[in-house]
Amino acid sequence: MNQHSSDLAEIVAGLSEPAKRISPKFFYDERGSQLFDAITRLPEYYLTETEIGIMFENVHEIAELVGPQASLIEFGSGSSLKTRVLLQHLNSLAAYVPVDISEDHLLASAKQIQSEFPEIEVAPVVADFTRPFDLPQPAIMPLRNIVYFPGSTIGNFERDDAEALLRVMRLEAKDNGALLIGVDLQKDPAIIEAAYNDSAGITAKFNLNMLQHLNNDYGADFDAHAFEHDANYDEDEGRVVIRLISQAKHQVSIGGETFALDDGEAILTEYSHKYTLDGFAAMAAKAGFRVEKVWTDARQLFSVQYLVAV
Ligand code: AVJ
Repeated sequence: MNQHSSDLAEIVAGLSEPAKRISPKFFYDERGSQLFDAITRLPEYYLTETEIGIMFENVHEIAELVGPQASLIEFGSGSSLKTRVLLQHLNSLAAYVPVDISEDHLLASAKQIQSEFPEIEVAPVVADFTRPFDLPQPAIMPLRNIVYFPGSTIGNFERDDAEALLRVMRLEAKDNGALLIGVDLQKDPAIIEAAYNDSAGITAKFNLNMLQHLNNDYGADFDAHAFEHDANYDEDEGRVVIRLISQAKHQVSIGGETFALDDGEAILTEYSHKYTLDGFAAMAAKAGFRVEKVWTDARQLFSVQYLVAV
């Protein structure tokens, strides 16, 4: 089964569940990626700016912990400013290995990074990083594998899946390796809710664009105007629940199947989990990591954490 047909099967399966859901990975067509970029620049969306600030402020200490001749393995295609800050400051890297399932996007961004850092061996790997994958053998033998997972992307995973993903990272880091990860923190719910309900309405556009993406690329017939964006912070679960709410009783077709939606019925499009420092450390411990260092901003909004394999 190719990527497109397994994606379609996944979408159909999610819409067939009693509580309809579509994976957040379907946010990111070209328009969705542009809208996400716009989100990262919103005044309410504190995550990106805060994480970049933490990286700039602490990159020398990070480089010291990582040591020389490491292999930096990024889970995700790595086109961000945060990656560039690391590549600039880590000491004589053995290799930079971005890992992503979307081949076109991965190879384009790897090529761009290679041109900016000609002295670093860039070795992209096309793989689904939620499952173990083989690492390339760089020309320079790495002294240590550092898995990099910025952006609080870990927040998209439900807690069991997040723990399973940490286990894969632990496997790829090997026994003397480490994980450098960006983790968004639990805080005043008003701050979190504002970040996912921005006054300019960009997050609503981003959420609704998923339906347009499914129409364009998977032959669905969603009427995006029949849905409204909804995002609430569930304090007990420590996560933002992002949904599209049907504004009328109607039906949609995709992949030869038809789905009935009630007036007010929700489609879950994303969870964004927020952690306490203790909660994240406990989960990481179960996956074989010990938290060595945590950097945060002055308001404790966001954390960048360095965990070592145990
Ligand atoms: C890319 C998963 C970190 O959870 O904040 C932003 C995605 N969704 N606004 C997040 C997102 C709505 C974002 N992550």
